[in-house]
Amino acid sequence: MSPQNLNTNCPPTWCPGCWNFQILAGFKKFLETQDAKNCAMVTGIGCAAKIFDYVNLNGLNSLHGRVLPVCLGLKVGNPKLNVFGFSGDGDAYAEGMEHLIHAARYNSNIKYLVHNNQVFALTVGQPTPTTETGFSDKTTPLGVKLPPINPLKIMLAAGCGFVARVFADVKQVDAVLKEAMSHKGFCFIEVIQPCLIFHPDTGYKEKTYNIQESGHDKTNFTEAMRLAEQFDYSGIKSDTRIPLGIFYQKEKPVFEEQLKR
Ligand SMILES: Cc1ncc(C[n+]2csc(CCOP(=O)(O)OP(=O)(O)O)c2C)c(N)n1
Repeated sequence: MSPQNLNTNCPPTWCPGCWNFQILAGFKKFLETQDAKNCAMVTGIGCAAKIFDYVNLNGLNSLHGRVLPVCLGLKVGNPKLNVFGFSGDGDAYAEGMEHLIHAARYNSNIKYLVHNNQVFALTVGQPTPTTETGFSDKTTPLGVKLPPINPLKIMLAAGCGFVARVFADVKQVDAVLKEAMSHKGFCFIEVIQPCLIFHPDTGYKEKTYNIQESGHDKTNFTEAMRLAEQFDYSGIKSDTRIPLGIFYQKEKPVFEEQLKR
């Protein structure tokens, strides 16, 4: 499929300059290397989920937090289909958290991207489970009292066989999807993405570094946990470093391959 054919006639309603455009472009760039007729996408609800309208692929724009059970249904129905799920951090870590943990356990061959802008952006910036302590908005005027969760540590602990994090950058999204395609099993990919309006960039990209370039062995679980702990989502301090890359990779039995046909 040519890049042209991946376009739809829906004009994007994301804010001008939104980092979601990078993720969209990265996904399209990756799809140019695939047989797009054999690919399907599933989204939840939110700004991130609008990506569904801008890519000419089959799939389902599902309910808030329900991306992963829909992906699983597609894989069980047609195991040969390449299934890509897209969620915001609210979608994945609040409404959808129970599905996320079980997706790691089922290990269906699904590629799942979480656009983590650390807020519920579409509904105008309420805190999510990865919002930093102290963040305030109209719904939480006294500031968030709870500490953020660390989804990478949760995914590692849940047995996920492919745990990665990238920044919302065309090349990084394209590259990690190519790596994920060569992995058989559930792939969790967090995409760090400031929100221009409700969680603006406070120097995120500058704080990132690539763990593969630093010599990380992605088969080393203990080291993956240590690296996942390095960024705790509690905001940008001068000494914050945000590790990016493939934290952990290990092939495990794939759910749909174990079903009798
Ligand atoms: C079950 C349910 N709860 C709440 C909503 C309202 N809602 C729609 S979009 C949204 C925020 C989405 O935030 P996130 O998933 O972080 O994605 P973002 O908009 O930040 O990309 C919410 C709470 C809904 N549609 N369905």
